[in-house]
Amino acid sequence: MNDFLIRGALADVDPGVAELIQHEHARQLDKLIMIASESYVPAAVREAEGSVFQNIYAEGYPHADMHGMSEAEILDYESQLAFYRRNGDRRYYKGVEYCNLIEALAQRRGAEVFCPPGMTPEQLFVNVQPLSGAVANAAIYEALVQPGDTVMTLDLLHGGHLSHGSPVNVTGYRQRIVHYRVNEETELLDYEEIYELAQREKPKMIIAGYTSYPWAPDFHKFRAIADSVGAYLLADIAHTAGMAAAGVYPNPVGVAHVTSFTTHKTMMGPRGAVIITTDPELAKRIDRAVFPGLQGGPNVNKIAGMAVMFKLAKTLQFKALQQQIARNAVALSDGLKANGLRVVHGGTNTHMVLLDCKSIAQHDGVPLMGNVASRILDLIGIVCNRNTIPGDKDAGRPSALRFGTPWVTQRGLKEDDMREIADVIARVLKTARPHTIPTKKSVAYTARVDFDALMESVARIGALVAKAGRDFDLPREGYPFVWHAANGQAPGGGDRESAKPITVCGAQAATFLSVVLGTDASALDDGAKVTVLGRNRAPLCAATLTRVDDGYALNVPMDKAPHVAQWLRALSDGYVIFDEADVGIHIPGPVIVRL
Ligand code: DSN
Repeated sequence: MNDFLIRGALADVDPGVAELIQHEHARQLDKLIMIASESYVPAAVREAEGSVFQNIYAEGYPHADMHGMSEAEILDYESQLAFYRRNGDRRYYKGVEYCNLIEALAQRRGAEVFCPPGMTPEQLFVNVQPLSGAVANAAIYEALVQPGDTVMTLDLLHGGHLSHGSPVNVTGYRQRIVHYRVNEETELLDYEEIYELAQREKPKMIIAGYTSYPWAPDFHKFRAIADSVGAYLLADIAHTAGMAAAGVYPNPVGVAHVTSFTTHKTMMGPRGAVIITTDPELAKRIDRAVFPGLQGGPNVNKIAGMAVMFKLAKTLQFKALQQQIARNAVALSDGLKANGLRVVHGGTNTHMVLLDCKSIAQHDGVPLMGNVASRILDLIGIVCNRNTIPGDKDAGRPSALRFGTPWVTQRGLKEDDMREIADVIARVLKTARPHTIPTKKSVAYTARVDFDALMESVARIGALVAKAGRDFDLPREGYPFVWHAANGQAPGGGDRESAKPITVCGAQAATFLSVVLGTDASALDDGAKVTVLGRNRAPLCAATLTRVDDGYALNVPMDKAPHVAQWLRALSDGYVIFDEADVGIHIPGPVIVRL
C-alpha cells in the first residue's frame, strides 16, 4: 500500500500488548470480581468505544435546537445534515455532523432512562461529556457554589467520596466542608442529626449519595433539609445509577437539583460520567463548567458507548439484572451474618456489602484488617477492596472489606452462590492469625491463614468460576496465573500428566529454600536429598535438589508435585501459616515456583 496507515490486527502489530490484554480478560473471567464500583461492560459498548469516533475533536456542544428531539428526529440524517450545513452548531471544529447526532442520541436516551413520573424527557438536561465522576462533581461545585461557601457531605470514612470534599481534592479546599456522619449506634443516616447540622452550618450545597454506605438515602428528606436552608441538593448516584434506572433504587432526578453518576459502575457503560438537571438555568451553568471550565474536547467515542449503554438500560433484561444484583447483595450480607461475621451498617438494599474484618479474627490483640484480608481473598479468587468504616481513624488503615454484586450477577450467579461465597470468606478468614510487622514509621497489619483452608477455598471459588457465564473463550486451558483456573490446575500452568520437577527461582530462591528445607540450600551438592517442610515444620515430602540455570529444581514424587508446588507458592506469597509458634516468621521471597 502506498500510504502510512497502519493496517493489521493488534495481535499482528503488537503481540505483547495483545497478550497482556488477553491475560487481563482471562483474569476477569477466572476470578469472581466483587469490586462494587466495577462491572463487565458489554462487548457492544466496547465496540462503540473503540470506534472511529475516537479520532475527532469536538469542543463545544450540539446545536441547542437538538435539545428535546426524539430519537427518530435525531437520526433523520437528511434533515440533520441539511440543518447542520445551514446553521452549524456550538462547536469549535467542523467535521462534527455525526458527532452531534451521537451526543444528542446519548442525551436523549439518558433523559428517557432517568425521566421521573410526571415529567417528559424534554424537561431533563443531560450532560454526557464529563470524563469521570470526580470531574463531574468538580464541575457541579464550579456551577453551584462559590469559593468559601459551605458544602455538607457524608464523612469520607463513613462512606463519602474523594470528590465530596476530601482535603486532597479540589472539592475539599476551595469550599468549607462540613461532614454529617452515620449514627454511632445504628450506623445509619440520621435525618434529624443531618437537619440539625444543616441549621447550624447553613450549607450552600448538600450531597447525598455514597461510595460505601450500602443503604439508599431518602432524597425527599434531603431535599426538604436543603430547602430549609436554601441549599442545592446534589444526588451523586455514581454507584447506584443502574439500579435507579431499573427502579430498584430511588431515582433522584426531579427531586435533587442536580444528579451526577459515573457510567461504568452499575450502568455497565464506558468510563465516564453524566450530569442531569431539570433546571434550564443550572443546566447552562453546568455545561459551561464542564466545557470550557474544566475540560477540553470530549471523548466522543465514550459518548457513543454511553448511547449504547442507555439503550441497554431500557431493556427488561437490564431491569432483571439490577433486581438480581440487589437480591444477591442481601443474600451475601445474610450469608456473612449467618457465619457470625459483622456486616457494617446492618445490611444492604443496594449492590454493596461492608464486612468488618476486626469481627473475624484477632490474635494477641491484633485485629484482622482490610488490606491483608483483601489480599488473601484475591489469592483464592475473590477480588474486592479494603474500605474504611465508622470507627476507623485514617483512610490508610481501613478495617473493612467492600463487596459488590454487579459483576457476579452479570455472570449468572444467584442467591445460593452468594451464600457459598459468604461461607468461603468466613472459612478462610476465620483461620487468620493477624500480626504486625515493624515498618520505618510504625507497624503494618498483616495475617496468615491455614493452608488447607486456603486451598479448599481456592477449589470452592474455582467451582463457582466454572459455573459462572463467560463471553470469551480462552485460547488455552485456563489462565496460567490463577490457581484454580476453573480446572484445578496447579500453579505454573502445568497439568498433572506432564508434571516436571518443581523449579524454584529468583534472587531469593536459595534463602527461601533454606527456610523451607530447614538447611542452607546454597551449601548443598547437586542431587542432595532434602525434606520439604510443611506446616509447623513437619516433613511434607522427600525430594532431591539440583541447581538449574535460574534457580533450583526440587525433584519430588509425581503425585505429590502439585500439592508441594502449591505449598511453596503459598509460602512465597506470604499469607499461609508456616509455623504456629512463630506466625510472623520471615520467609524470604518472592520466588517463582514452576511445575
Ligand atoms: N473508586 C470508586 C469506588 O470504588 O467507589 C469511586 O470513585
